[in-house]
Amino acid sequence: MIRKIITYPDKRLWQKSKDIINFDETLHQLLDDMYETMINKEGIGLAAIQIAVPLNVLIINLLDEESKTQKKEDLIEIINPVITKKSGKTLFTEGCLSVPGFYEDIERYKQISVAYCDRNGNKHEKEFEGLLAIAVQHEIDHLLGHLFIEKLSYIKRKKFEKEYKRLQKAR
Ligand code: QAP
Ligand code: CO
Repeated sequence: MIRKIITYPDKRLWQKSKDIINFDETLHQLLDDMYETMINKEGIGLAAIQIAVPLNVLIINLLDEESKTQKKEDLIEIINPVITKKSGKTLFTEGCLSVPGFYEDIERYKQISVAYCDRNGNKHEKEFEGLLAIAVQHEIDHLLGHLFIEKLSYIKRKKFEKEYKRLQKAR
């Protein structure tokens, strides 16, 4: 089922999400709905709070380099993530389904290691780099109640607020 994505300035986006305790059918349904919703909106990453569910669940599905399309076999499901290592810095122009139509350069760690569970509750610890590392950090920020626009300089944030309000009125 496709669910509604909540957008800035919805206050629920500032909520801190809670850990998953039961790796049951309800979680599997949530993950499947998140996937359907993300694909429908042409996103490459989604956190559960973006569909108003405050649980530590995120998904990422980057484009395949060869075909430039999203392949479901590349889908990554991350539950109860904890960043255990971080190194380097990198810049990338980010966007967010909850802040539609706005893109800006954001600094992130270049490489991270993350301890997390899969949909069956099995534990993993993996190193991410490149766009995946950026996407994982962006989505973990959602779980902590943060949006990428908080990382903007004062001037750029002001410009964003003005532009975004103008965009909202035009919708
Ligand atoms: C998070 O972002 C991300 O404004 C996922 O109109 C960000 O899927 C991962 C989107 C940066 C890696 C690098 C945004 C779609 C999708 C929009 C997204 C829009 C339509 C954003
Ligand atoms: Co986002």
